[in-house]
Order: sequence, then C-alpha cells, then structure tokens
Amino acid sequence: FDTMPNLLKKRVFLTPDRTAIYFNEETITFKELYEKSLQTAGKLQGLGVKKDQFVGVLLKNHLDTVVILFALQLLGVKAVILNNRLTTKELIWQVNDARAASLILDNDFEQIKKEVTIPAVTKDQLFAATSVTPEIQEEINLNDVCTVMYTSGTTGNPKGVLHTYGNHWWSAVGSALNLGYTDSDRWLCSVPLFHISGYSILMKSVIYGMPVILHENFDAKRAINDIKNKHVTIMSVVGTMLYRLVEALELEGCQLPKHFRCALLGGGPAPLPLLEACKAKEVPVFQSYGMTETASQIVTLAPEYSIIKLGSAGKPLFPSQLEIILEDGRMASPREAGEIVVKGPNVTSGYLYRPDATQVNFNDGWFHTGDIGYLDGEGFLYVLDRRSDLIISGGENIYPAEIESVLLAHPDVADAGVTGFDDETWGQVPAAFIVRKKNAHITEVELKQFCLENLAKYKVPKSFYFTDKLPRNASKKLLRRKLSELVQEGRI
Ligand code: S0N
Ligand code: AMP
Ligand code: MG
Ligand code: MG
Ligand code: MG
Repeated sequence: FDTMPNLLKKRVFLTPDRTAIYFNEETITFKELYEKSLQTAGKLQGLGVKKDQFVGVLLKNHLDTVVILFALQLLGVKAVILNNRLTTKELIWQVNDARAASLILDNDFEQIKKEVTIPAVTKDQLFAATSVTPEIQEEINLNDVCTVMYTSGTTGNPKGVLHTYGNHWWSAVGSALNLGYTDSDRWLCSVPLFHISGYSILMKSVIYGMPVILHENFDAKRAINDIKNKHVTIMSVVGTMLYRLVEALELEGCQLPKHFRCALLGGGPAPLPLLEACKAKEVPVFQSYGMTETASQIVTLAPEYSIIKLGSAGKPLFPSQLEIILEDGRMASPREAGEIVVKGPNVTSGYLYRPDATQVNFNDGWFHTGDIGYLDGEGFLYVLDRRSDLIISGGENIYPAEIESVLLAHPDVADAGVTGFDDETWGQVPAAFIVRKKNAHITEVELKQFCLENLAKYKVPKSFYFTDKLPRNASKKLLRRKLSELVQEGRI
C-alpha cells in the first residue's frame, strides 16, 4: 500500500496544539505551522507553482524556510534544496540540471537572482503575493519525490539525489526504533536544513509530533544554553561541531544536563580523540553512518554499545540491511574489509535524470556506497575509508576532481592535483599541487582568487604546492595518495 495522509495535515489533526518549532523568540504550534504553510501554498500557487514541478529552494535556516518547505509538500511540489555555501555558478548549474521551473530564495542572494534564467522570487516577494485557494495533496504517495539534494561525484558533475516521501518516512521510523522517542524529546537543529541532516529533523518533527529548536547556524554557547533552557534532548552534529561543543563545555567548566540524551554524530568519520573527549565530558554520543542517498543515518550505534564498541558506527537500523562486498563480488567474512552496500526503504531510488549513474550504483536493490568498511563478528560496522578520494571538511563534501578541473581551466596551469590533508578544525581540508605552464608565474594568491570565483569557499585549497611533475601511473591516472607523501617526505 503506498498512500498515506499528507504528513503535516495528519499531524495537525492528531496534536494541533503541540509546539512544532522554537525559533529565536518565536514558538509555533503544528496548527500554526499548517496555517502558515497553507497560506504560503496559496501564494505559491498564485505565482504559478504547480504540483509535480521541481522548484529550487535557496534559503537559510529560518522559521520561514520551514513554512515554505511544508507549503511545497502541501502542493506536491518537488523541492530542489540548494546548499547556501555554493557560488552562483555552482547553484545555477544545479538549478538548470534539475530543470527547475522556478527558484525561491532568501532576500540577499541577489547575484543568482540576476543571473538565473527561470523566474526567481525572494521570500519577501513570496510572502507579499496574493493568495489563491491552494489545491492541497490530501494524500501522499510514498513513491513520489519530495526533495532533491545535490551531491558531488568522483568524476563529472554533481548529481541530484531523489528522496521520496517513503524514504523520509522510513528514515524517521528507523531512527525512532533505535533512538526511541518520548513525549519529552526536543531536537536541536543547528545543522543546515539544506542537508539531509537538517531536513530529516523536520520530517521527524511532523511524524513524531516533536518540537524542534531551530538555529540559524551552529554556535556552541547558544547550543549549550538552549540544551539547558529549552530542554533539548537530542541534537544532530558533525565532528567539527562536536569539537566546539566539548571545548565550550571545558571552557565554561560545566556539563550538559541529564535530560540531554543524544548527540547524533554523522556526516563523516568520528575521530577517536573526539569520542574520548566526549566520554570524559559525559556527552552521550551516538556515532552514525549515513549519507544523502540514505536519507540520513542508516547505521547507528545503540546507546548500550557506545562504550564497548567505541569507534564503530553501529548496526543498520531496523528497516535497513547492510553487506560488505569484496572486489570479486563475494560477501566478506567478519573483519574482512570491502565496499559497504546498503538496502532499505530509506535508500534513494536514484539520481535525477541519471539512469546511467543510478544503474552503476544499484544492483538488485542494493546501493553501492563506494565507502570501505568491515563488520565485526557481531555485525557492528567499522568504516575505514571514504568513497574514492572524497574529502569531508566540517561535514561538507569536496571532490578533488571538481577542484582540479577548475585549476586546469586556468591558462597558466599545466597540471593540477588535489588531495585532503588532516586538519584539527575541519577534519580534512583540500591541498592543491600545481605544475605551472612554461614561463608562467602564477602565484598562490592569484590561484586562490581564481578558485574563489568558481568554487564554494570551503572547497578552495588551503595550501598550494608548486612542482614540476605530478605522480601519475602508466595510464596517466593521478595518484592522489602519493601527493601527500611528497609533502610528508619533504620532497616538495
Ligand atoms: C561546521 C559548520 C557549523 C561551520 O560553520 P560556521 O562556523 O557557521 O561557519 P561560518 O560562520 O558560516 O563561516 C566561517 C568560516 O568558516 C568557513 N567554513 C564554514 N563551514 C566550513 C566547512 N564545512 N569547511 C570549511 N570551511 C568552512 C567559511 O567559509 C568561513 O570562512 P572565512 O572566515 O574564510 O570567510 C558548518 O560547516 C556546518 O553546519 N556543517 C555541517 C554540515 C552538515 O550538516 N553536513 C552533513 C551532511 N551529510 C548528511 O546530511 C548525511 C548524514 C546525516 O544525515 C547526518 C549528519 C550529521 C548528523 C546527523 C545526521 C543524520 O543522520 O541525521
Ligand atoms: P554526505 O551524503 O554528503 O553526507 O556524504 C556521506 C559520506 O560521508 C559517506 O558516503 C561517507 O563517505 C562519509 N561518512 C558518513 N558517515 C561516516 C562515518 N561514520 N565514518 C566515516 N565516513 C562517514
Ligand atoms: Mg558562524
Ligand atoms: Mg537523522
Ligand atoms: Mg558530507
């Protein structure tokens, strides 16, 4: 059976007066959220937005964003949710790739508003528009696409990951069956709503009937305050955020209150020193493994194992399965490393307009993550390595190939290679290796500036090394791992 009542409508029917969102000094109930979303749906429809269209959304964490995202769900519009940190060039590429019919953006994204060729409406313009009676999707089909989020690839351009309503539903259910849910739970969302880490919290809010404390961005002090004063019990974090949180606790010489029961840690590897620092400060960390394609965590360490299985990402959530596959296609034995392959109702059905990429990544309903790991004898997952060459900086993904192609486009650059260096603050940061063209004198400063014009700031290499030749194998393939060795061995 693949239909369900509209999620927000159902939630309003069940518990209209419960708090849905705390945002700064504002608090709104599910009933108020529904009314605002309904009115906004009417305005969107008045502006020509229609069911089944793809519509770009470029909005910051804000109560208005929540309203707009649910308005789109009420209309049955597929939201293409864009990463605020990207450059105008990168954003326009994604909007075009998604064949978005229009774009809704925050008031201060002026550049893209000027450059984009589809109708673009700012949040202020949207809220000032006249409302018509919206045609609401009373039922949702679990196979219908709800959201699209772009993720970069090893080679080539970013791909739009499709999330159906079913993916979001099962992700929320799978999480609750593991973390549990009680009426006193309140989830702090200081991760971006444009990532599945943030959006999935909104879906949980509506599905569980749970209040969300929404922050515009992550600020450790503010997080600690709200955990105490607004009775936050769970929050989602990436490693960089958790480091800052523990640091702030140390600085203030305090601990988190007992009601805080879970820091859901995802988006990248969990360094052991971080886990140990959390243990010392009694911060209850739930390590997890997940990705945009799995509509948030798919593997999470249950609380009773957080100490004895330190470093493990846990076991697959109830609705999901996981296998380790060797290069020859055989299943790995316990402790034998291979590719992590996952299956479940939370896993994406594929990439937008990319049947080729979808086919490459799926085999009999199993999604090949490209990540490397092993299972211990009891079925606990240990993630060893990221998908090929992926650099994760503060929870944002960076693919070397993307930076290399920008560098290679510079007229003074003959060859370029990028690799990740370990970094205390961000986990990893990109470093660039450049071979200048003959008689060219391009400097680090100039190359950085060139990158800034073409790439989101977090993708701009933190260091540049100039060299005569890059390590390549016989078939001219760049050996990225050799790049860091050049530096370590002092040969550059
Ligand atoms: C780490 C964060 C909070 C840092 O942002 P901050 O401190 O607000 O920075 P800004 O004030 O905006 O900028 C200051 C300077 O820092 C640079 N900068 C910002 N971010 C980065 C970065 N990531 N890497 C490198 N540099 C960065 C700015 O450019 C600026 O530079 P200057 O000063 O030079 O101008 C922020 O990055 C953040 O929020 N990160 C988290 C993103 C995230 O949520 N990622 C997860 C994505 N993955 C998924 O969603 C799938 C997994 C998942 O679902 C999940 C993940 C985590 C937790 C739970 C789950 C789940 O399963 O539910
Ligand atoms: P994204 O969809 O942008 O969050 O990227 C997800 C990627 O982050 C995964 O494919 C992994 O490469 C990496 N990742 C997520 N969780 C972990 C973990 N627990 N340990 C190591 N890498 C992780
Ligand atoms: Mg900041
Ligand atoms: Mg989650
Ligand atoms: Mg990531």
